[in-house]
Formats: sequence, C-alpha cells, structure tokens
Amino acid sequence: MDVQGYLEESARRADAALDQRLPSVATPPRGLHGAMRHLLFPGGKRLRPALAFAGAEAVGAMPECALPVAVAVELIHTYSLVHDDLPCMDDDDERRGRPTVHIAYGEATAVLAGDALLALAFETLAEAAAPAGPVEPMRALAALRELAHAAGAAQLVGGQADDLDFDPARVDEAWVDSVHRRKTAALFAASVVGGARLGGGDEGALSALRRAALAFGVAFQIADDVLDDAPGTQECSLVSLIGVDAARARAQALLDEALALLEPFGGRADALRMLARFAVGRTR
Ligand code: GRG
Repeated sequence: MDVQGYLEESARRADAALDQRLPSVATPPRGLHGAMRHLLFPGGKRLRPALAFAGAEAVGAMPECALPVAVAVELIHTYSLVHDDLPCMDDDDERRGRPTVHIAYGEATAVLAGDALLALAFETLAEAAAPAGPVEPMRALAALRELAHAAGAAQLVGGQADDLDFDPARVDEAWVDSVHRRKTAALFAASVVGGARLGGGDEGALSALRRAALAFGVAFQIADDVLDDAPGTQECSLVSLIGVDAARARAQALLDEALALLEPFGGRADALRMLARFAVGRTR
C-alpha cells in the first residue's frame, strides 16, 4: 500500500470512531457541538492517527488496537489548532480553506469547543482503560499519561508559550529545536508510542520508537517551515535562522536518524518509515 492509501485507510478508521465519540449537532448545546465538529470534519491529513496505527504495526500488532490513541491524539491536535487560530494567538480567519472555528461560531464558543475536545481526548483513553474496555488497563493508562504530558506545559502548551514569546534578537538554533520538539514532535511521539503501547510493545521498543518519532517530528516541522517560508517573516523558524538549504539538510539528517532507529523493527515498521518519509518530504 502506498502512503496515500495508508493515510486514507487510517482516516476512514479514525473518522468513524471520532464521529461516534463526538456529541451530535442535534443535541443541545448545538452551537458548542457544531463548533467541536467544525474543524474535525472534514479534517486534515490525519497524520497522527496514522502514526498511532503504524506504531501498533511496528510492534507486530493489528493497527485497530491503537484506535483509542488515534482518536485521542487527533482530538488534541484539533483543539490545539482551534485555540492557535484565536485572535489572542495567531489570529487566523481561515484554516484548510474554511472559516476558522471562532469566525464561524464566535470566540467564546471556539474556546469552549477546544476545551471540550481536549477533555474528550482523555475521556476516550480513560474509557479504553476501564476493566471492561478493549485494552489492558495499565497500558491504556500509561498511554494516557504520556499523552497528557505531551499536551501539557512541558510540551505542547509550553512550546506554544515560548513560540508566542519569540524574540528574534535572542533566538538561536537550540531554542528553535526546543520549540519544535515540544510544540510538534512530542505529539508525534505520543501517537507512535501510544499506538505501540496499546499494541503490547516492550519498553525497549517504545524507547526506540519515541526517539525515532521525535527525530522525524522535528524534521516534519522544519519541512513545514520550509514550505511556509516567506521572505522577511519574523517567526520561530530554522529557515530564517540558517537558510533554506541548511534547514533542508537538517531535516534530512533527522529523517535519516529516525530511519536508522527503525531498522531493527524490520518490515513491521514499513508503514512508519513510509509516513516519516512522507511527513518530511511533503511538497505542500
Ligand atoms: C494552542 C496549546 C496550543 C498549541 C498550538 C498547533 C499549534 C500549537 C500551532 C499551530 C501552528 C503550528 C506550526 C503547529 C505545529 C504543528 C503543525 C505543523 C501542525 C499542522 O499539522 P498537520 O500538517 O495539519 O498535520 P493537518 O491540517 O493535516 O491536520
């Protein structure tokens, strides 16, 4: 299967589960429920769910066992985009060619929709951890803890805080790398490792997968900055700091590092390798 086929199959699987998890728009408060669904359907590439499924496959499990993690990470990713678009943050009117949630539903509802998506992510994993749930409870709890850490002050939120504080006079490569790691790569790692955890992976495998996902997660963010590069923009980007060619070379080196870490997994990590190459090699 090629990467587009893998992403489409992952999206189908994740979308059906997400649709079931989300409150119906027919149920009050309708505005809130509509706002929660607005950016989720239709979604983006659904890369993080695909990474969760590929993480399970990398440890020899069926991709479906990663479903609770796949759903939870996409909910967190979506909440972060809803909040990132708000006037107090990036102040964007459009995302994926459609009005952002606060444009469509108002600012207060967009804040609440983001809050509710975040809470639903943890409810989803906690339900998977219930004794009668589909997953071994301790594994689901460990995935929940790792995802909470990736979403919190130490990672996603902390990275966003530093990004908002961006000061071009003080920025250096280590600082940019730290923001990329926390804001982008941590959620990639929680997706892959969470999927592998639910798939029964041992600590050695999880640790190698975490390092690989962090490496290609940072490479993905660098590649994203290369795609977004607009001369003269003042933002936290390796491109503005070291130039396009050096940034591309850094992304390639990180991808190579990730692929080397995946080597011991053999054919089981084929899907993960394909997604890592896709994430870093995207042209749009
Ligand atoms: C508000 C806590 C909080 C965090 C916001 C998501 C975010 C952090 C900022 C948005 C801008 C940005 C550069 C995010 C880094 C991650 C990234 C490149 C997100 C886009 O991911 P894709 O390409 O998006 O997977 P789709 O649309 O395909 O889902």
